[in-house]
Amino acid sequence: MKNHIDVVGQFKTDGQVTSIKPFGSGHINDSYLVTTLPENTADYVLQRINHRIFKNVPELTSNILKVTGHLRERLISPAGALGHFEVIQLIQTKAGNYFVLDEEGNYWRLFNYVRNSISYNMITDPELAREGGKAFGIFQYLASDIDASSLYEILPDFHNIATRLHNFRNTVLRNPANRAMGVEPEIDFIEARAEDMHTILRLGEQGSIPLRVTHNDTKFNNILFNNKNQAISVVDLDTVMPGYVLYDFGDAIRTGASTAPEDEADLSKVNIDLNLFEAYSGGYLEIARKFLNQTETKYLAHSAKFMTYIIGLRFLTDHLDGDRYYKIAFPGHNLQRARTQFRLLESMEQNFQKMQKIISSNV
Ligand code: GN1
Ligand code: MG
Repeated sequence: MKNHIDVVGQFKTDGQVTSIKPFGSGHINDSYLVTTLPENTADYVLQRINHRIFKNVPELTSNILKVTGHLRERLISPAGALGHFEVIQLIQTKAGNYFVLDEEGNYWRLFNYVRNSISYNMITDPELAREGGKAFGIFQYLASDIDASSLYEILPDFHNIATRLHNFRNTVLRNPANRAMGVEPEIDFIEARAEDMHTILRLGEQGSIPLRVTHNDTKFNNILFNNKNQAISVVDLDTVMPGYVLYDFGDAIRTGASTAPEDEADLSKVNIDLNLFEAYSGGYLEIARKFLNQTETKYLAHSAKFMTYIIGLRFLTDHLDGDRYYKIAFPGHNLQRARTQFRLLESMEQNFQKMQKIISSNV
């Protein structure tokens, strides 16, 4: 990892680097944990930014600096119950920038590593779900007074279902990897629900739900916990930009209230866990009921179905496109991920009334 050591050497760090190891399970950027000695110096997370997806790294960096700076300021002000919440920080380079561009055209950045933090790809403990719900509630609350128009829209139309369906249908027609033949049931599954899945987009267009500053990638493993199972931070801030809170709620349920990992092959293991759903909703609403409007609350349960649908749609599209967007660990991985999402969505459909009841009793 000599190249990595050189890169880290360009940042203002403390201590002596002792190891740099692959870290986390993101599908987009490459992340490494950088440890240092002596014991009491900070550790870091080094990331190579996926420049094919995040095309404008200066704008991306500017958004992250603005949001983290704002959140940190609000945390210092008397914020009461948010005592143990931390905001991650971009580390400056010795030249005064916040990323490094190497000779091969790769962009690198460095964050502080939140000491002793843990993240979970999947959970079974409702207390973790409740804490997770609070964490994203707090994030949205702290970000709520950022002027949304002051942020760059880093990935335009990121959760826009009309755009995603358009791309999907185009990819089916183009059939670039010759895989459309094998996935007719999945294509039918998508089309059967396409109309209903425009609900959030329409609510936005009608002005019934406001654009706010949201996280937009609220996978449960983007929440950091301490060893007392308290949520202490949220990470992966690349997609923080104007959005609907429903997207954040739904994606956290998709990943934090499922009985199986995102790519579970045995579909009989994939279900919505209503206890986790209730706990996450309770934690989230404890914070968010202060600022959500009635329509936002009314569609929370729907948003879980929506995000499961749109992420499944994106996995399937990438499968048909020859796996160009998401990292895969084996051939067919994206198709497997899509099938897991569709099974989870079916389970949510079967439990939808219960989910709605849970939300209304927590408001
Ligand atoms: C990607 O970076 P990561 O792995 O947390 C993706 C999300 C998807 C997720 C599915 C920028 O998130 O939108 O929900 O994979 N991020 C981007 O696991 O596309
Ligand atoms: Mg991400």
